[in-house]
Amino acid sequence: MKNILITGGAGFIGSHVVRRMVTQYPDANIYNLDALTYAGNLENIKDIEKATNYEFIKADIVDGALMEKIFVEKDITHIIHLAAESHVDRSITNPMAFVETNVIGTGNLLQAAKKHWNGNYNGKKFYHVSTDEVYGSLGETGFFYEDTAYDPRSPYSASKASSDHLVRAFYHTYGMPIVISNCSNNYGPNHFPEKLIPLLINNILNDKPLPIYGKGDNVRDWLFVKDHAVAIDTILYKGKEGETYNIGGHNEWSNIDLVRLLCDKMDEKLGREIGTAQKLITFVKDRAGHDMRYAIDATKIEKELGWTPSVTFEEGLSQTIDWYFENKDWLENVTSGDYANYYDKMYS
Ligand code: NAD
Ligand code: TDX
Repeated sequence: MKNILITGGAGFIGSHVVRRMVTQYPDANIYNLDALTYAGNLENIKDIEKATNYEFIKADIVDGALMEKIFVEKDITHIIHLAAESHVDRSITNPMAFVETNVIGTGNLLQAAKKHWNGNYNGKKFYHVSTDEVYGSLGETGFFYEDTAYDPRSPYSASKASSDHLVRAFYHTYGMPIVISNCSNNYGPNHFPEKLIPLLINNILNDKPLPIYGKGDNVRDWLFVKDHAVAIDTILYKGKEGETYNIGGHNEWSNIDLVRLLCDKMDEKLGREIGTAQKLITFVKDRAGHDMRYAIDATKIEKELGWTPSVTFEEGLSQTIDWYFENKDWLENVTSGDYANYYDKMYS
């Protein structure tokens, strides 16, 4: 029997991973551990909360003693670690929250696993979910490979890079069976509207300005979140111990081109004149230390594990917009309260 601990399962990507694992592996016990910060929302996984192989645990990974207790009580055999502070802009205003959760929290989980497994690593796996931002910023050409040197430039990416280093150190020093993946920008249902795509969808629906940092020429490589969840499932079971896998969508867009595409798709779906939403585009002050371009070379996971993205960007974006149209209550709930304060501070 596998006892799989998923951290951060009430967040954007984590909720898709939890759903995937609960439905795909009825014989495994899936424990979803989440502190329910502003980014965590149990509504994201309401559909599977009554599944017999699922349990939610509200806990903070910064509490090391509690992590050790949970590893023992649930006899955890596998961990998929996604819990993190994840928004670059918030890391610029409050870097220490990122050090605490992303660095200390990851250290606590490694320690808890090491102590509980006690050198018996047979049938165990510590899977750490990370980001392409650890590799730094690309110019107009080139890609991030698994052996690209780390060069993080924001407090967020530096904290993720630190956690990746810690995880690798536990492999080399203690023989811990670890695996790491570094993924490009995700998009899709349940994405919190502080990140570019859901923020734009929300603002278009509310006829608010669409804030584009700098000239909008920064480039991101977008992957549909459900494809990331499948990649994570694949790596958990087929990934080789000690290895890193890059995950990406072969789908590079400059921010301004992406915004224009999204605006036109929204106009089309709202049945109004194309060009209406684009009138809301507003160029604002650039993000401090704004990385210019991310682009993943995902050849390794494709060749070695047989994973490729399943949906095109057109399909994924269309499904995403439809989800936000059909889940206006979700959007209203997450944008009431603290979100309004955050938005005012960030953009006014
Ligand atoms: P998210 O912010 O939507 O969700 C994070 C979740 O972690 C939330 O449910 C939150 O409540 C929980 N959490 C935060 N601090 C915690 C703590 N101290 N203890 C327990 N739970 C805590 O993030 P996301 O976008 O779903 O990202 C998930 C993971 O994937 C992160 O590790 C992130 O670095 C990585 N990642 C994200 C992207 C992306 O595009 N969003 C891309 C590559 C990698
Ligand atoms: O209002 C905005 N205006 C704008 O121009 C926001 C929120 C963003 N942007 C730009 C900044 C980036 O170039 O859009 C691009 C995407 O921004 P985010 O959605 O904040 O994502 P990014 O900073 O690229 O980081 C994301 O991808 C990697 C996730 O938030 C990370 O968790 C992940 O690791």
